Amino acid sequence: MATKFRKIATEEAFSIPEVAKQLQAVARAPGESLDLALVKGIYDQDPGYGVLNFLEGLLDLENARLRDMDENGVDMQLLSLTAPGVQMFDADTACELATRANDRLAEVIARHPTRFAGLATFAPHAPKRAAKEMERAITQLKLNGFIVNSHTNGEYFDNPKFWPALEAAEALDRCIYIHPRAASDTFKGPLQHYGMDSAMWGYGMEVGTHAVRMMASGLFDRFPKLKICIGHMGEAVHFWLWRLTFMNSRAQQTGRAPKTKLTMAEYFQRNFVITTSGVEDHLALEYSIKKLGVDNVMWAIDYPYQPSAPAVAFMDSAPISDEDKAKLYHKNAERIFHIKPA
Ligand code: 1WB
Ligand code: MN
Repeated sequence: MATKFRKIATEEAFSIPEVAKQLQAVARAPGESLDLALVKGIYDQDPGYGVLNFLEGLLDLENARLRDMDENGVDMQLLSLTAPGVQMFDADTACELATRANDRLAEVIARHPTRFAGLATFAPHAPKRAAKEMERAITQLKLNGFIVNSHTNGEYFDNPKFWPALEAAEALDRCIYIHPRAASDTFKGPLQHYGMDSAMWGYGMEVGTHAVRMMASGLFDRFPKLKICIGHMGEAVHFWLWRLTFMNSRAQQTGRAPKTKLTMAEYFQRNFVITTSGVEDHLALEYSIKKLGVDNVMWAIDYPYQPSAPAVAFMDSAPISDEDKAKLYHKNAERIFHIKPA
């Protein structure tokens, strides 16, 4: 008989009615950004986006979601406010909604402490208030880490304006999960057709670019203990470590990039962990484990955007030892997100 593992899914999306309502208002305002297309599709049921209806699944926490978890043997979902989080709102609205979403998250976890854990959201564009909310989320609400949806107004974490939030995460010893949002408008030209703006390709470009900017800027010399998690099998960044290291060193030699203490490969292996969300490919998994170490890869579904059954089947059938499977399914998540072992 197959071994039974505790299953903690680590990139699981939810929303709350207050955020959904404000995103509907965002969707109805004029504008042409790639994010707007995504938000229109989900929150304003833009028929141009297609037939998928994710909103119901995002807003439900205790009914269909728990049933889906039960049916698929998923013990726990690590919940995070879905993309674009609060990052499309003005700073005041963003702070207010982040507080509300974190409160709601803590309430649902309190009702189901064995079924849910959660990542706190914050407003990167109000960095000092973000740092305060991050502290409250960990010390008072007992949440497990942080979620951010890549860029904020086209700017990335290498920009010092965001550093109070990074300082807070490092001081609190909690990981920041960088989830994608649609690619920033700078990428818009070639990404606006064929559905390439979001999950198919834009997400990976967006978060991959974010991660590379952080490493190339020398940010991790300033925040050596900062832990960043990226989903979708590391957005493939670790596939490029050899070339990133080689070319970054060349950019340093020619004065186009600042000198750094470590190489790109060393930063990625020290400061990043990844999850398998939305990539059910055993060869990619095997490469990830070999390249990053089995302690740095976690299982995720990406509920409700991805169906749970195939995500479970993917991990159950992975050609790896039971010891490694236990790490991917729950032990790494327990360590990295401070989740109490069962
Ligand atoms: C999709 C996937 C849409 C994700 C999303 O909107 C998010 C999609 C916020 O598959 O269309 C996701 O988190 O992977
Ligand atoms: Mn996701």
